[in-house]
Amino acid sequence: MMSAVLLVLGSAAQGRDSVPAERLAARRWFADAKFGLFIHWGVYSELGAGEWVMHNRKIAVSDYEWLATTFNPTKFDAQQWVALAKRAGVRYITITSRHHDGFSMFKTAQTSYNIVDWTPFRRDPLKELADACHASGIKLFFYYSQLDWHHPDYWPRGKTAWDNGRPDHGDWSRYLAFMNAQLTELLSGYGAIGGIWFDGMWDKPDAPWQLDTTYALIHGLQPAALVIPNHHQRPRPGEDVQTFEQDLPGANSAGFNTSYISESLPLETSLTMNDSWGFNITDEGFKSVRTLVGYLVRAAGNGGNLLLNIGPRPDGTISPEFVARLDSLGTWLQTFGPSIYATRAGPVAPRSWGATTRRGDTVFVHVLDWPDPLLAVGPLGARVRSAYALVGKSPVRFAESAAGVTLGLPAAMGEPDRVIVVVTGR
Ligand code: JFZ
Repeated sequence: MMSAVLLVLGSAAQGRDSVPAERLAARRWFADAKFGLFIHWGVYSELGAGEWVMHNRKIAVSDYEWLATTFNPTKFDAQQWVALAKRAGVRYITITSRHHDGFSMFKTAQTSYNIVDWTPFRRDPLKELADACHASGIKLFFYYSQLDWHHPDYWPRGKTAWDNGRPDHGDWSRYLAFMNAQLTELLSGYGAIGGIWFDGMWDKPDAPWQLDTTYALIHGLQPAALVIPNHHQRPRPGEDVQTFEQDLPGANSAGFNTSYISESLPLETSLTMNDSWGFNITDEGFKSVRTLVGYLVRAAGNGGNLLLNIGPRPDGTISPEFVARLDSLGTWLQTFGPSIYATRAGPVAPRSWGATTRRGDTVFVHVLDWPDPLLAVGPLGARVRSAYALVGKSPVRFAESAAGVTLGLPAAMGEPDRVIVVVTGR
């Protein structure tokens, strides 16, 4: 009797959020990956004013269509991009397959408004990138905009609409069919894909998006593909990662994120390296390497990944400011990677002085900003066996009390992060 009740309860719980093993494994892979490269690249890159330029300058569909006929990134080299990603130490790339401008950066049978059929370039950069990624063990995710400033069937329009020359009617179900057909192409023609990073449903949050159908389509085509929605809401069924835009998980300094943090899903923070996603020729607000290391560490200390963005130029090259910072992060990770990759949030929540990560019994104390020789951290939840500096392995003095652990820090030498390895145990 008792076991029958348990059986029923067990299967009910499974029915509610049953996630197949390969997707659970993919979520674990994602949580281990910790560092990804975001790439915003499209027709908008030509104008050097960010990916919202069509909207910001109120460009008519017909004028933007002409602009698209000139897109010809002859210097694009997928292998160079992936080599840069490798050097940077990222484990995955998330690239715009179609942004709000509605232009498809891949070969699609659903519209001729795509890079192969509409431009002199005639190549499919996403296919080239997928091949290069597969050859070097980097996972590829596709950013896909649900919002569309070009498609006539994106109707009724959402809050970012302006009068850009489209007819004042359209067929929403045809638009959904179009999206699902494109997603089918992206999940069929590019080998194993990490997943789809959705963005733009915030334009019409209450529209009948039929997300369940779309998510089921994705998971049916590739059972290990993850659905990552940038909708700034609580995760829904069928979604695999909670992503935060320009914010550490739960921080919501950007004002449009949610402060709710999922306890079961992997987390991600997307971040611009300067102040733009798409190529912006006058944006010189590049973050320092120290700041970027701080974001990577604080994301990991929150149990999340950092998805760090670059906006390549319209000719396919990547500006030296991006390259230099990615190379520096890669060099940093060669030493400090063990305190980042495959870790989870540590026992002490992020603090103004830094953050903690953990792998098994090992806790990594990341000291980003602390001027004094002694640092008192809260309880680690276990006794300390030993403590040493990650660099040089020199022992670190420690004292335990009910209030926590006090560490004697190695002298600061101007490095962005002093990492103390604390081995715990009974
Ligand atoms: C979105 C995109 O609009 C943007 O172009 C970029 O791709 C970024 C990663 O994602 O950014 C948003 C999304 C929603 C809001 C603001 C920016 N919002 O609801 O205020």
